[in-house]
Amino acid sequence: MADTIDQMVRDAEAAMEAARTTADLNAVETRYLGRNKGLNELRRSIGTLPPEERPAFGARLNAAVAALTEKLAARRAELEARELQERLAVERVDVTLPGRPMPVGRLHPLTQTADQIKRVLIGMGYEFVDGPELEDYAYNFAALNYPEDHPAMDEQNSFFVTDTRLLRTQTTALQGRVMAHRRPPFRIATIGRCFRYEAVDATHHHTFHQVDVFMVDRGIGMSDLKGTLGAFARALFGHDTQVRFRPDFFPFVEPGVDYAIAWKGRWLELGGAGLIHPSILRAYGIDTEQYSGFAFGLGVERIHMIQTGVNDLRLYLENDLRFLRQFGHFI
Ligand code: FA5
Repeated sequence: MADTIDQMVRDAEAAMEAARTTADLNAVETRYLGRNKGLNELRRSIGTLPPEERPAFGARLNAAVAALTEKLAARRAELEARELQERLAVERVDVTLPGRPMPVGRLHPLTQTADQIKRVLIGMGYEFVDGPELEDYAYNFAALNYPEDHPAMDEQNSFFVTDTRLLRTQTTALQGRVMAHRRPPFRIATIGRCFRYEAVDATHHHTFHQVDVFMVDRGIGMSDLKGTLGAFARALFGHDTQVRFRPDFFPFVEPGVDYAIAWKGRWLELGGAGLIHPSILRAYGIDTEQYSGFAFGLGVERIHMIQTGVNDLRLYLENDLRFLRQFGHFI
């Protein structure tokens, strides 16, 4: 029996040496020192020995268990140290690696254009005001001198939400909202989304942006309008930009014009303008003997298209990064 103990201790020591990982070592421990296994299994055979041999056998067994337990702990410490070294080598952080690029957004090209327009107009003394995109029929059409069923409204087919409310077709709708509350003199500008129910193509969308500018003061005439629009166009398109005016009709201006800039040998139409119709000023209690004003409006997409050569306005709404990335700097 004593030989069996010695043999088992030798086997266990060999197995501990052979163990390559702490997991291997755990298996060795279970096999030789586990409950009812290995040396502990031998312990149960004590009863089969003659009584006089039992104490000596028990003592040897205990000594063997103690010795093995100690060796096991030493071997475990060795393996754990090695495993830690291996993990540190594998998981080491290489602080010399270049960082991963973080995607950074840019302002949408139309936001960049809107900011440019704002810088120009604020520099000229204009105050920016926002109007609602869901607008009253009264402000979008009636207050701007459109008689019921006037054909001019056909050019601005609308998305009506109720009988009296629609998605605004023009930022000019802000005029009535301002004149209902403000007394002249004032210089107001607004930029925002407009909506028209029309066939979408490279130059027309159901959703687009306009900038509208209007001012009322004493003695305002066409020369003020021409001077202001000229300065505005030169700030946006270059200091030698020429502006052309031609008569046009809008119910809310008299006289009315459209205006174009000379661009690469052609005239490019920009938008509409004119002197604010006296009946509108009167409707809001503004004395037309003393005050007059001008107004002009144009498309924001159009400005960006001319500046950059973009030839399809639908791109602005598509959120295609290949298009958007081409414009402007990181914010
Ligand atoms: C107007 O909307 C007038 N409110 C402009 C105005 C203001 C005249 C103040 C007089 C005084 P018009 O419908 O032409 O006018 O539109 C002006 C500009 O908005 C156009 O030149 C064009 O650049 C842009 N625009 C109009 N409809 C669309 C559309 N469906 N898609 C893209 N841009 C459009």
